[in-house]
Amino acid sequence: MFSLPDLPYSYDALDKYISKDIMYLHHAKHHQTYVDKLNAAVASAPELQGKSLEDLLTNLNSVPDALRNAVRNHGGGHYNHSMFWQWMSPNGGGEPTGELKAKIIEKYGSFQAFVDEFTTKALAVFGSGWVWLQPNLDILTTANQDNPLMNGDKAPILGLDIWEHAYYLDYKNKRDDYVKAWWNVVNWDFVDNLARKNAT
Ligand code: MN3
Repeated sequence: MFSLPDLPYSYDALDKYISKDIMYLHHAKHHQTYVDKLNAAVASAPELQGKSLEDLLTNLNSVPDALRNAVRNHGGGHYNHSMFWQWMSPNGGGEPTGELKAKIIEKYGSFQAFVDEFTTKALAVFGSGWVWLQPNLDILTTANQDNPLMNGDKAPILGLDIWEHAYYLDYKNKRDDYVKAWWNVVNWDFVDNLARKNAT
């Protein structure tokens, strides 16, 4: 059985940029629903039980046809949000340090140019989806709760939820204001660690 991870900070910890109301609804309601529906899907298929979330998402073809969409949407939702909470921190913002920063500058010319490209891709996604930074520093986007693991790519080192439920209460239809604010809470220490871990 999968379970909802605790937030690594309080619901109001990011309040300057993302309100307590959004964080509560997003974690306790939306994420909980993905967990519940993933568990319901897995419970109905003995062959899926005991598999890790990453295993399920990287091998969606081995999930029975009738359950594939449920595992894709709710398993993706569970994975993406479990990471998303860790990609933010009340002590976040600023820039990465060390090797990651050097590699970003090498690839994009400057840290700001990277931020601009990631932001442009976030604003270009039609409807609901996610923006990802990959270990090779490519920026990918996916629709709905899909993620790079489902496409045979490596686990992302950073991701941004651009579903309206992530920002509408605070920013209404202004996705650009939300994305601009979100950079102030990015947990670069965690991203740095993932970049080192996923580099091999
Ligand atoms: Mn979400």
